[in-house]
Parts: sequence; C-alpha cells; structure tokens
Amino acid sequence: MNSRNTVLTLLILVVIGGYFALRSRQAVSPSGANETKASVASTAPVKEFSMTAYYDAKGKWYSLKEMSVKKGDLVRVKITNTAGMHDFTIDEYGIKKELPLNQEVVVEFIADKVGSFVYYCSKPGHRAGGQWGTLTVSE
Ligand SMILES: [Cu+2]
Repeated sequence: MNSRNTVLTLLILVVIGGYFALRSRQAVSPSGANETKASVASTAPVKEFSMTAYYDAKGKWYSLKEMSVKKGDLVRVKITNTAGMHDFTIDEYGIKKELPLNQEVVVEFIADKVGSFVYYCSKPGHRAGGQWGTLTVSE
C-alpha cells in the first residue's frame, strides 16, 4: 500500500465516521421529540371556552353552565376567579386545578371519554351552592 492510498482510506473513514456520528446525534435530539408532540396535539380540533368563577349573595358560580365537545377534541378552558376561593374539578378526567384570584388559569385535556360529566368547585359547600356545570362529550 503506498502513502497515497493510505491517505485516501483515512479520508473515507473520517467521512463515514462523521456521517454516522451526525446521524446518531440527530436521532436523540430533543427537538425531534418536541416536533412529534406538537404534531400530535395539532391534529386534535381545539374547543375553547372561557368563564369566570365567583360568588355573590345567592351562591357560588361558574359563569358557564354547559360545555359540549366531540370525542377526541382538545378542550381548552380559560377560567378567571374574580371573587372568593375556587378550583376547577372533573373527577372522571382526573382534573383538579386551583384558581388563584384574578389570574387566568388554562385547563387543557383531550376529551377521550364519552358521556356527561360534572365540573365543579371542590371547596366545601361550593358545589351545593351552585358552582357546577355539565361537560358533554359526544361520539
Ligand atoms: Cu368555589
């Protein structure tokens, strides 16, 4: 083997090695994972609702009494607590979110269960005082 062939062989090895090093690095890059997650989320239709949580002389309330969506929808509920201490709970979906005063809280979930579900405030007496509504998820 003459020296020219040796240099050529080394060059080829470096190029091949570099190619594989680059490929394996791209395969584990976190940006790839984010793209996958984003594309999954963007395929679901988004149903957005907004409401306030509050109390008055007559009881405790959400301003929105009903939400209707289709199975598979991405449900986005924006809730602002304007008076009192409240949360937003849906037992069947495992959701329980505190609502700090005068802050918009965004609750997001995929409506993957069909049926009629009660959303309510779990603070003592609030559900009984009127602070609940119905989420309907249809086929
Ligand atoms: Cu409440």
